[in-house]
Amino acid sequence: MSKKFLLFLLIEFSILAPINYVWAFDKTKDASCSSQKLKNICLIYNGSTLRRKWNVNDFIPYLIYEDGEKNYISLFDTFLLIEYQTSDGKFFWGGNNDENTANMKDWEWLSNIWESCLKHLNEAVKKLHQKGILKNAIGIIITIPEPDVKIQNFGSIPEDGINLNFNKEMDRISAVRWYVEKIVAHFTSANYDHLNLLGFYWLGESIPQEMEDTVKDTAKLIHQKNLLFFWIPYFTADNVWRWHDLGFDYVFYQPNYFFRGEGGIERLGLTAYRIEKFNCGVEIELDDRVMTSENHRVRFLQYLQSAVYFGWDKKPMAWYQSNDTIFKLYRNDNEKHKNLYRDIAHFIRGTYQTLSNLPPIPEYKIPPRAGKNWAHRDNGTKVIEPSSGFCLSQNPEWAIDGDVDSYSGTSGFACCGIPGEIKIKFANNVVVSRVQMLLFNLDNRYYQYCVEISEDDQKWKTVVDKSQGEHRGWQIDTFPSQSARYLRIIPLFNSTGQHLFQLVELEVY
Ligand SMILES: [Ca+2]
Repeated sequence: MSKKFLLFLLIEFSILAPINYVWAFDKTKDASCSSQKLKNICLIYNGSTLRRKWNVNDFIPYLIYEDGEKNYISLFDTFLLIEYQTSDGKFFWGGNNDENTANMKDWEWLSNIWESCLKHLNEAVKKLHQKGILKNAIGIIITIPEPDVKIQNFGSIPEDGINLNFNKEMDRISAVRWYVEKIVAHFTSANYDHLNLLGFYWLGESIPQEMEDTVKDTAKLIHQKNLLFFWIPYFTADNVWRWHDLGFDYVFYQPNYFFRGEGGIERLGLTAYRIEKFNCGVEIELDDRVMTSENHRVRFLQYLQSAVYFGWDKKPMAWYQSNDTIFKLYRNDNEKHKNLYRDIAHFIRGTYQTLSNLPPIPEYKIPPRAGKNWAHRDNGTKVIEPSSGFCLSQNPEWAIDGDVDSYSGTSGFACCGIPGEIKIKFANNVVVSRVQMLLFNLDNRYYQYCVEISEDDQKWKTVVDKSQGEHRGWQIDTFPSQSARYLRIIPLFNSTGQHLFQLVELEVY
């Protein structure tokens, strides 16, 4: 067991200390321990008319797998109840305008929508408890809508009659507090014998700067109630690396590879690298296309393969299944689809055998660094604002800060237009012979560019010519040693069609 993994466990235990949980290290262990497990969380979409109306028996195949000979495997130990829209198309996260963003009336609807689902799940668990097939209570996580800063006329909380304006942090947290307290009160009065409210889930899958305080205050509110705070950011989301500072207890990172094969198979290696760096868990993703598209079926199996290979399954995991794909696999007459349900069961138990005909998952590695990196800002190097083109970076120094991990689709990289340039000035004349850089790599894009050096900012010499070909992620180029005071990158092409060049880190040796 690596030191990093031990550290992860220690952190998790310290967070979980107030509540009596058991970490499911030993996956061969059945569900017979008396305390709550938190290992496999299934997302259950519930609410709008688009969703399944979950009844008691629908939940049985999520709780228990039966192999046809009365041998049982306990499946999901925790359910995250989630909804992001109303039946009339208003969004609880990511609305574009006042009209399609949820208001108080919608939040109230959402706060009540979980009840029938919880009742049926509680009954399903009770049935299995009575039969002695399942022994544990089931954990529940409830979604908190994002109080969208665009909404100035949210409506008023029933008890106080004052209209809330989500431009104000105070009003955002008031709405969240009302919602959380209503859910907690419901759990107290409903007295679900077989369910434990574990905590709340933050629906916004990326956390912009203006929402940070609200998220932190929500975390405090939840922790005061001795509950846990969960988040499942998308692959290019902002602030994933800061999840602990934001107050979350558990984060599951979305690879987003299943849906369109985004990033190629390399995406899974990069996911593995990032979840280790960010010290978080992963989300497994599947939808109904596992039954209609071979590419999707293979990609889902590659998630399981990656989980076994990289050890994602040693930590708690979240399972996205669109509406009810796992139920459809269970009910399917087609052996191929039914086998996927069996695979999920064996995966959860820890007895899944990865298919031998899948290609190996390429690992993502940071290239070795040797010698003094002259480009690093700590060595006195400065980024010069471009003389031509335009620079859109929030912070151009992100390219020379030595950080090759903390970046998203919108932050953590320097950026210039095409045409344009990113230019640095070393503290003194230095002798350089190698440039290595990390081009933005959170999608499939490739770039073409050249690197030039100069002693006087007047006469420039090209040392790297990548004006042809497809250049993605890390680039390492060497050339005969020579003196330079300035170095510039001239971007020529971005395969996404954006006239932008995004540079996560530049190293010069
Ligand atoms: Ca950087």
